[in-house]
Amino acid sequence: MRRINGVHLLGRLVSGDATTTTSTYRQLLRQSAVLRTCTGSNIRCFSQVANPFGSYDPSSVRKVAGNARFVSVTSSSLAEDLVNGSPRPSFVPKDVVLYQYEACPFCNKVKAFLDYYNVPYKVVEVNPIFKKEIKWSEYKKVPILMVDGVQMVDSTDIIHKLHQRIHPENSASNLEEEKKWLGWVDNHLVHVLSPNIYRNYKEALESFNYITTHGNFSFAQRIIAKYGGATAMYFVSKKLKEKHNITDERKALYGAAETWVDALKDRQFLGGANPNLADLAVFGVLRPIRHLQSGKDMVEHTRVGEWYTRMEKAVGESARINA
Ligand SMILES: N[C@@H](CCC(=O)N[C@@H](CS)C(=O)NCC(=O)O)C(=O)O
Repeated sequence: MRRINGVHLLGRLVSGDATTTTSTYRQLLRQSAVLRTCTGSNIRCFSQVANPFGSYDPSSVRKVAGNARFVSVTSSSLAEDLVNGSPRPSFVPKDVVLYQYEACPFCNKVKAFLDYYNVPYKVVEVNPIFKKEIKWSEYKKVPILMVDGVQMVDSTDIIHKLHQRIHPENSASNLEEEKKWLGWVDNHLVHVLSPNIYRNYKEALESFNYITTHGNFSFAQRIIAKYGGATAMYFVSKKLKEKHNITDERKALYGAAETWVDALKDRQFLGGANPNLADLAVFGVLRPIRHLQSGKDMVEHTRVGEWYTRMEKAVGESARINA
C-alpha cells in the first residue's frame, strides 16, 4: 500500500490539485489506517442491524483531525461533525474485514468500492468447502463485511450503506439510473458470467486454476477442486444457460458489454466525470474474469475496454492492508 504523505496531500489541496473531494477523502482514509492504533477485530455478530455504523473511537479520529480540517476548507461536500471540537469526516472506520472468495463477483463488487474510496480493509479468504472462517455468522454466503465489529451482508446493500456514510448529502438525490443498473448487474450480468467462464472444459479448467490458486484450499482440496470443480461446473453451466435463457454464452456476454457501453451515452462513467455505484458494481463483477479467456474475448469483441481501463485507473491500487 502506498503511504500518503500529509504535506504532499496539503500541497495538492492548496494548489487546487485535489482532483476531486472524493479522491482526497480516499487518501485521508488510507492515511487514517496507517495511523490507527486499534487493531483488534472485536467481532460482534449482528445479521440485521438498523444502524451498522453506530460506534467509532474518537481517539483514532482525532489523529486525522488535522487533515480533515483541510478537507472542510476545500469542500463542504464532505459531511463532518465535531468530535471534542475537531472536525472529522463522517466515515472513518477503524477496522474493516471482508470475508470473501477471491474470485466471487459479489465480493469483487465490494472490493471495487473499498478500493475506489480507499477504505483500508483486511481480507479473510473463506474456504468454500468447510467455511469455518464464517462459522460465527448466521449468514452463510460471502461477502460478509465487518465494519468496526458490525456485520454487513449482501454486496449491493453493503455498497449502498457505505456510500450513504461517505456521501450523506447525496442520499436524497435522484439516483434512478444508478439503481436501475445496479439491479441489472445482479439480475442479468452476473448470470452471464458462469456460462462463459465454464463454457468448455478448457475454460472451466482455466477458471478453476484461477479460483484454486487464489482461494483458501489445502493442497489436496486444490487438486480435487481444480479438476472436480471444472468438470462439475462445466455441466452445471449448461443448466445455468437453460435457466437464464442463454443460447450462445459469448453472444450474451458481448451483448451485456455493449448494453453497458450504450448506457454510458458517451459519458466517461455512468456517474459522469467520476464512477458511481453502478460503475463500481459492473467493474467489480467483471474484474475476476478480465484475464480469463472470456474476459479477453469480451474486450477484444466489444467496446467495453476503454471504459474498463478508465475504471482501473479510477479505482487505483488495492486498499487491502493484509497480504
Ligand atoms: N446477493 C448476494 C449473493 C452472494 C452470493 O451468492 N455469494 C456466493 C459466492 S459468489 C455464495 O456465498 N454462495 C454460497 C456458497 O458458496 O456456499 C450478494 O450480492 O452479496
